[in-house]
Amino acid sequence: MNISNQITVIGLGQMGSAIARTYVERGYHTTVWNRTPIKAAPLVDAGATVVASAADAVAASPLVIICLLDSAAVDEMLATIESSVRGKVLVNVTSGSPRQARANESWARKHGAHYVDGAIMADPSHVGTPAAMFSFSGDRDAFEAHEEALRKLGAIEYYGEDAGLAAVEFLAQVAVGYEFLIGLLHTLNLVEAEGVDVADFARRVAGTISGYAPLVNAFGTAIASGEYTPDLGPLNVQVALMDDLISHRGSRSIDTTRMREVKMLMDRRIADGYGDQGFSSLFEVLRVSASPSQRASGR
Ligand code: FVH
Repeated sequence: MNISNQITVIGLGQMGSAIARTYVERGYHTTVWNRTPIKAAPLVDAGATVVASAADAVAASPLVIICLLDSAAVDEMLATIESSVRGKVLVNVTSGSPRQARANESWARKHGAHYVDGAIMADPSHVGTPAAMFSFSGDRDAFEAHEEALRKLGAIEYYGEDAGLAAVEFLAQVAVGYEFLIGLLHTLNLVEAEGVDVADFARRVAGTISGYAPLVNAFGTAIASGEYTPDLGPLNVQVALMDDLISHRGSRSIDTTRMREVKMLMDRRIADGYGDQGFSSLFEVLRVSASPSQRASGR
């Protein structure tokens, strides 16, 4: 595989521009292409080379980083580069699904290219620093061949040959964030409705949040082993508080759906005979049965 300091960046939105700028500043010969050409101007001023088409951009470097809005944009762009991708390494850091990543990997293989999928957890201003986290998966040889260049982007992690794994990690991490944050917003609503200073309460939560880290690890261990200790107390005891939590929210006109769901799951687990186990054991009652068409579509 040809390793050099030549890199192509396709897509010069906020993130793609930050990636291209990082390489220009690190001394890489950086070729760029963007659908709307004017966005290349600041990078050209900084030392990048702009070309007229995505196919020309791919032809310019052994390593091609793709950073577009979404998978539809990637599909559209890939259709224009079929003739120039043979032998190239495509690293696609556009956010997308595991299914899309695997489809891109098949497309690349069919056209003689190597595919690495990527996902970014970072603000564009953090690219090029350890605060920017990049997940990668896919062609291991291609990843390792270009690892040094990819490390210039920030903290990187490789999750394995299955091209979908970087997207799995990204979507799962984002989901954990949303699940936590929507629960926090419900609670801040309740606290405010009770006349408590929301900012003070949020500060107290921020102070205690690191205490959940050992619990997260304990959950992982319990689920992997199937041995559920009474973490947070036995469900038989925890469930006694649920009606208070639900009615408290209801009394202040805060939505109770989520808390009622927690109680319903506890009730189900207890009814199955596991009331002596802890909160982590709710893992066992979370799978809903999907229809064959839902399974086929991945939804
Ligand atoms: N920006 C961020 O904070 C987040 C951080 C986490 C990860 N995301 C993902 O990064 C991908 C790119 O995001 P972005 O911030 O660069 O997005 P935009 O600034 O909106 O730029 C979008 C670029 O995509 C080009 N584009 C859109 N559609 C097409 C198309 N059909 N064909 C070719 N290019 C297309 C667009 O071109 P133009 O509008 O300038 O012509 C921009 O270059 C994204 O997956 C985030 O989820 C960023």
